[in-house]
This record gives sequence, structure tokens and C-alpha cells, in this order.
Amino acid sequence: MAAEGAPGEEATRWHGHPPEVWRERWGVPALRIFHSVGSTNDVARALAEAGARAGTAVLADEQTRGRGRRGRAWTAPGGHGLLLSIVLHPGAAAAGVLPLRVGLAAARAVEALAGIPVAIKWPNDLMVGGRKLGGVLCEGAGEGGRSAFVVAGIGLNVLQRAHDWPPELRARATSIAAETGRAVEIPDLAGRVLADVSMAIAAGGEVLDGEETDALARRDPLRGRNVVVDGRPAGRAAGIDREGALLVQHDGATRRIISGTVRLADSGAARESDDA
Ligand code: BT5
Repeated sequence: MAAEGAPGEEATRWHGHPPEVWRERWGVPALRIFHSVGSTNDVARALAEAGARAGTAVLADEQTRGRGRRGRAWTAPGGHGLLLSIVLHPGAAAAGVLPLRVGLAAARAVEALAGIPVAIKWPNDLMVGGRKLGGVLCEGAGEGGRSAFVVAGIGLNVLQRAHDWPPELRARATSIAAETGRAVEIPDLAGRVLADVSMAIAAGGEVLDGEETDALARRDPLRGRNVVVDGRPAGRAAGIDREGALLVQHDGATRRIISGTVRLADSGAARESDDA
């Protein structure tokens, strides 16, 4: 069982073991585990600013201020999901590449443990059956230029059932348990995600390589579909380039989208608060 404790207080045991046991098992340089914390990304950022080594990880059962991109919230009922942040030293990797590289590694970890195919909706959504299973939030050290470190936050829905979601997410969110009827152990998933993300970052170059772009293309639910970018019809999605930009074709021209919120033009169900 997850450890109990006051918000912001580190857990002394998590799923039956002290954090040090998990740290050793996963081979990470440092690990902080909380029953409840504001945002694991904030804790990881503070550790990174204090010089934490690459691979340093922060986990929580519950976040009181879990966040997505652009001020949106990440909602996860306590103990039902994986809430993980990893300090990365991404070297020369372009900013647009990181969420996709991390998302691909997380998708592969889920596929390996849960046996379900995971789509990656540009730039940071992990989807199963058209519903959101997880998301990635990469935050750098500062605005502009390249960061010495990046905190990769990963939220994955593991044990939630339909009644666990607030009404606005019920039709749009899913979990590994809801998709497979089986539970994956959160510590197993954490270990696998940590290993796969660290390996992908260590091996990754400045831009996505052919293997990565192929793997993303196979998991791209937007490709060939008409899309709406930040609320405006933009054209037909035509894949992801090596810098991590979304390619959109309209009137014979191809535009590179480097940031934004995208949905399918024909998905009424996805007329989401995400467009806000
Ligand atoms: C994301 O943002 O998808 C990135 C989420 C990253 C969360 C992790 S958890 C560990 C770390 N610590 C943090 O504080 N954050 C990271 P975005 O693309 O902006 O999506 C947010 C939107 O997804 C919300 O506006 C909701 O519509 C929806 N959403 C919120 N919680 C969800 C959930 N558990 N499952 C599916 N969809 C959700």
C-alpha cells in the first residue's frame, strides 16, 4: 500500500518498502517519494537547481497542484496513477524533441507492461482508443535558449475506473486497468518508465533519428486527418519532423507547428477545455 503522511512530507515506505529500496532496484541516483505533494515537477526542479544528477526521480501518490501545459490541471485521484518527474540533462537535444522522446519511451513502457498499443498525439498526449491515458510535461531551467536541465513530468492513469473521473474527464480519459481489465503494479511501471526514459535520453541526439520518427509515425493518431490548432482549423496533419514539429498541409503548402494544442477537426467529443 501507499504510504500515508502529511502533504509535502516524504514517505518513509511506499508499496511495502523504504524509498531507498526502490532507488537501488531502479538504479537511479536519487529518489524522493511523497504521499501527497503540490507537483512532482516543482520538487524535481528544486533538486535540479541544487545540482541533482541526471536520472534523479520524484514520485507521488497524489498531487494537490498537479499541472499540465499552459496552466491546465492534471487530475489524478490518490494512489491510482503514476505521477513521476525525472531530472534530465538533455545535452544538445532540441526543446521540441524532448516531450516526444520522453512520450515515446513512456508509451513503450506501457506497451511492454500492459500489452496495449499506445498512440502519441502531438506533442505530449498518450492515448488509447481515442482517450487520454497519460501526458508529458517537460519544463526547462529558463525561458529561451537551451537549459542545463529539463524536468520531465509524466502522468499515467493506471488503476482508475470510470467512476473515479470528474464528469468533464469521464468521456476523455482512460487508464490501464480500464483498458485491460488488469492492474499493472505502479512500482513496476515506474521502474520501467524510468529505465526507458533515461535510456532514450542518453542515446538520443539533437534531433529525432529515423527509428524515432518511424516509431512516432506508427503511433500518430493525427496523420492524414484534418486538425484544429489552438481552436483554428489548420489543415491536414502530415506527420512529425526531426525537430519535433507537427507538419500541417493546407492549400499545397506545409506549415511547421512548434507549439500548440491540437485536436481532430471532426471530433466533437474532443471540444475540450484543452482549447482554452
Ligand atoms: C499534460 O498536459 O498532458 C501533461 C500532464 C503531466 C502530468 C505530470 S504528473 C507528474 C508531473 N507533475 C505535474 O504537476 N505534472 C506532471 P496537457 O496536455 O495540458 O493536458 C491537460 C489536460 O488533460 C487537462 O486540461 C484535462 O483536460 C486533461 N486531464 C487532466 N487530468 C487528466 C488525467 N488524469 N487523465 C486524462 N486527461 C487528463
